[in-house]
Amino acid sequence: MFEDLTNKLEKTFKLIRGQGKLTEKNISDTLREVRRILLDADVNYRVAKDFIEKVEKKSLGKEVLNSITPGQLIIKIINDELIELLGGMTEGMVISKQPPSIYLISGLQGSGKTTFSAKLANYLKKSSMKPLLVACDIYRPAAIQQLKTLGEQLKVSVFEGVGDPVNIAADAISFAKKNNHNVVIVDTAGRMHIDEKMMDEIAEIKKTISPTETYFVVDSMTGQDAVNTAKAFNEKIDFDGVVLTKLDGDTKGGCALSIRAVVQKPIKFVSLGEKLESIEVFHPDRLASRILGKGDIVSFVEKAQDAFDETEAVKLEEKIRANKFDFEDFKEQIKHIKRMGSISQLLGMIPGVGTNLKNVDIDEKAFVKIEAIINSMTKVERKNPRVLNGSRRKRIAKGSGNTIQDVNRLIKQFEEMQKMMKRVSSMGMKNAFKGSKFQYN
Ligand SMILES: Nc1nc2c(ncn2[C@@H]2O[C@H](COP(=O)(O)OP(=O)(O)OP(=O)(O)O)[C@@H](O)[C@H]2O)c(=O)[nH]1
Ligand SMILES: [Mg+2]
Repeated sequence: MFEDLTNKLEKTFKLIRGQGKLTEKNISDTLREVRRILLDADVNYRVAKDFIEKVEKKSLGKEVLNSITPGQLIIKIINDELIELLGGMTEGMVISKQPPSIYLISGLQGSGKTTFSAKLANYLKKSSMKPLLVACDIYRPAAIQQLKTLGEQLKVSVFEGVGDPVNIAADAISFAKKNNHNVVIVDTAGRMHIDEKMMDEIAEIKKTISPTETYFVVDSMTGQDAVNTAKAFNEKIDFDGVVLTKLDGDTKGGCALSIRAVVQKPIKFVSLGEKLESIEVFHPDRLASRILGKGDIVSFVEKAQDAFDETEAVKLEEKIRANKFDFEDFKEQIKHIKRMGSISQLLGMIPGVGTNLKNVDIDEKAFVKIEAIINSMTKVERKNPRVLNGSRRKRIAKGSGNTIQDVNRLIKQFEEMQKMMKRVSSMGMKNAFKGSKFQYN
C-alpha cells in the first residue's frame, strides 16, 4: 500500500533523522521535498499546501530547533499532522439502538459497492449480527445474481423484491423486521454523478428508509477524480462516511490522503482485496504509521486473532510472553497466516519489514519454501533458533534445496517476528483491543 510514497518519505527522513542540529533553511528544504512527494502521490494541491504550512509552523518553533533530536521531532510532527489529515480519531460504524440498523451503500459504477456490501455483511455476521443484503441494482442485468452468489457464499440472506429500487428498499426493511434481521445493507446501482436521475433515486431511497448511515464507496485507484465526485455526491445526498476500496492495488495514496479534508466526512472502512475477509475499520493513526514506514502492529494482531481460535491464541500468547516462540510454532502459525490474507500485505504491517522486503518476491509459494526450510531443521534447532550458526545454515540450505540466502532471510524474518511479538505482548494484547468496536446512536 502506497509503497512509492512511503519509500520517498523514508529517503527524505533519513537525511534529517540523525542530524544533531537543523537550521530553518534545512527544515524548509525538507518540507518542500515532502510537499513535492505528496503532490507526486496525487494529493490535492490545497490539501498538500495546508498540510505543509501546519507542519512548518510547528517545526520552526524553538522547541524543534533547540531539541537534541530535531529530525525525529519533525517526523513526529508530520506523523501527528498526518493523523489529523486522515481524520484524527477512529470513527467506527454507528449501530442503531433500535434494530434494524440500516446501511445505504452508494458510489460510482464499479467502485466496489457490491463487494463491499458483502464484506460488511460478513464482518457484521462475525460480530453475531444477522444481516440482510438488499439488491437495489435493477439496472445491470447480472447485478442481482452477483449479490445472490455472494450471499450464498457467506450464508447471508439476500432480498430481491419487485418494483423500483425505492419500493424494494422499503419492502426489505419490513421483511427484515418480520424476520429478525438486525442489520440491513442496501446495495444500489452504480451511477455517475452527472446522472441526475440516478442521483435523485438514491436521495429518494435515503429519504424513504432513513438509514442509520449512508456510505459512499470510492475506488482509491481513481485519485483526485474520486475526491471531486465524492464532494459532488455529498452535496446531493449528505452521506455519513467514505469507504475506500482497492487499497491493495497500485494506488498512489492521493485519494486516501485528500478525501477527508476535501469532503469533510470520515473514512469509515477500507477494502484491500477481492477476498471477502479483506475489509478493515479505518484507523487514521494506523494508516499514518503505515505511510511513514512504521508498520501497523495492531491490525496485524487483529487479523491474527480472526484467524486463530481462542484456545490456540491463549496458548500462543503464553509462549510469546515467556519469550518461547520458536520455529515449531512458526511452522504451525504459517497455517493460520495463510488464512489471514496475502503475505506481502501482512509483512507491510510489520514495522521496518514492509519496505525492506519490497523487492523480495513474496508470493504464496514462499510458504512452501519456508516450510521446507523449517522441515530441514533438527528439533533442537527449531526449539532454539539461536544455535543456527553458519555451518548449520549451510546444511539446512542444502537439505531443503534452497540457497543459504534463503535460509538467512527466513531466520531474519523470524527474528523480526519475534521482536514484534515481544512488543505486542509488552503492550498487553488485551489492552490493545479495549473498547467497543461500534458506536451506538
Ligand atoms: N483488488 C480489489 N478489487 C476489488 C476491491 N473491491 C472490489 N473489487 C473488484 O472491483 C470490481 C467491481 O466491484 P463491484 O463490487 O462489482 O463494484 P460495484 O460498485 O458494485 O459495481 P457496479 O454495481 O457495476 O456499479 C470487481 O471485479 C471486484 O472484484 C478491492 O478492495 N480490491
Ligand atoms: Mg454493484
